[in-house]
Amino acid sequence: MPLALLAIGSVLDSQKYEVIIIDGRIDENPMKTIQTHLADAICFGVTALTGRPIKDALKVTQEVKKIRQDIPVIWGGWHTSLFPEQTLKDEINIDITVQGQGEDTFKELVETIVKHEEPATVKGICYRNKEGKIVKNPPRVISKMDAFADINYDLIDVEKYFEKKGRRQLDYISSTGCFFRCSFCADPFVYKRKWTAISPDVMVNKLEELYNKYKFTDLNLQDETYFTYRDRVIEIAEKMIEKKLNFTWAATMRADQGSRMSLEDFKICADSGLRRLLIGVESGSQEMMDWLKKDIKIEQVYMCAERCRELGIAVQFPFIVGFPEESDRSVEETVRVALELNSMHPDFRTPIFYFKPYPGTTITDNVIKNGYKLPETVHEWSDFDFVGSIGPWVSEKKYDFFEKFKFYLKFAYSNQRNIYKPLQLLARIRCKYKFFHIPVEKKIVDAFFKKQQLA
Ligand code: B12
Ligand code: SF4
Repeated sequence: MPLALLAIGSVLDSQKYEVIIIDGRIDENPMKTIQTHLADAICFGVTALTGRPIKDALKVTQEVKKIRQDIPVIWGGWHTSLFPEQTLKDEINIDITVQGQGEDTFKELVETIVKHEEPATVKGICYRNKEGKIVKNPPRVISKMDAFADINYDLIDVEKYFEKKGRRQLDYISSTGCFFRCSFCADPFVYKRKWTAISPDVMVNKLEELYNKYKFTDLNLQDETYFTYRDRVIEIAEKMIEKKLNFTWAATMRADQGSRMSLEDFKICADSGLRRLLIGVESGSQEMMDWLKKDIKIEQVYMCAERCRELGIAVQFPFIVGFPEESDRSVEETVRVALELNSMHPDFRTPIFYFKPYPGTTITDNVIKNGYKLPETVHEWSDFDFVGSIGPWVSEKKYDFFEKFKFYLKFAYSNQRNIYKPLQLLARIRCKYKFFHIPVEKKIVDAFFKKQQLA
């Protein structure tokens, strides 16, 4: 669900402003819908992550300006938080970029636009002034989430999202930012290692209201680190049980946070509906984890895995391979740990990604110092996601190995129908002995399900 647009759309006074959210994944003809509203619109806002999402964002922005040259176009989201000026410099059709949390910024921006003033006093933005010069205002410090108005899900057609997802799953975000410092992640750069969250009472009351209204069966928490405070999480879980909120939920956990929770704590979460966790491991090598400033121990990952296995909670353990100067030994450790975790429970998955130097991270700063060139315009950034754009750290041989390993691993330990059991056994043997020669099964699947691949 478009949580960013819901967040900024919900803070405007509904008596004064009409907010229209248009989502190209849901609307069959988004440009037509935009045109219907453009004539009397106050401004046009766009959210963009780094990479492929920028392509659509640029296309739509250019179309909008062709129709209404005078409309202020505001871009926000992770990419403009990282590239406030560059985004404006390279695309004349964008007027303002927003950095970090957008609720207060958007509210203030709309007020200045209505008054035909320059947004000179609005913090956390970068804009093109009347003379065409790019001006960067002072940053905005993170505000407490409780201070914002409730998210108004009526701004979107919730049923259409349920339909598209194939389940009545509501997306929700209960905290912003993160206290940690992982050197491959943009969060410490954007939120300066600050964190804020909705308080348990406010959150559970809101969830109860949403549950009664939309009858969702699953809640997808999109927080970076939902388990930041054990007491908060347990209070929320207990309140959910008390109120008999009968839905399942999924969230992200750091292994160190999980390792500080008792089995009883995990059980309370499971009783309140916890069905799946996402626990970033990144590397099977402790040395590599330390280099990444992940601040977790591999044993903590196994502690969480054990507890989840005992309680039947599904887990995704994502890994990244191909960090600059990563040794073969470290890659081997990743393969070993991924295989081990995968085989612990049919509902444990270990997706493996290839390192890409995402902007705003310490590792990326270092690879740039060593001569690596990142895209330099917003247009170049829009191609960043695609296969072929993986950096020099993932050799063809490594890439080929991991594509096969990932393919067989996915199949090897998950629940399969009896008819596939012999194939599953074969997949297990292949993974165990790293024997991926003549991958007939993969070739067949690739031939039938070929699609454009993202990196
Ligand atoms: C859901 C999610 C996904 C989904 C959907 C992504 C999508 N394209 O829509 C999926 C699973 C597909 C996904 C995939 C990936 N993701 Co992702 N994902 C998220 C996640 C967990 C939640 C996003 C969200 O809804 N946030 C809630 C909203 C409310 O927050 P927000 O977007 O930041 O919006 C606020 C402000 O930015 C601002 N704002 C935003 N837009 C606008 C617009 C205007 C006009 C204004 C005024 C303000 C404004 O105001 C909002 C309220 O404060 C975030 C982490 C996070 N918690 O944000 C990572 C995150 C966005 N993902 C990230 C990454 C790296 C990826 C992947 C590359 C991972 C991978 N290796 O495959 C891929 C590819 C992404 C792509 N290029 O499309 C990074 C983004 C880095 C970047 N530079 O863009 C994040 C931040 C995680 C991280 N810490 O590294 N992701
Ligand atoms: S990877 Fe997760 S824990 Fe690490 S800094 Fe980013 S959001 Fe925080």
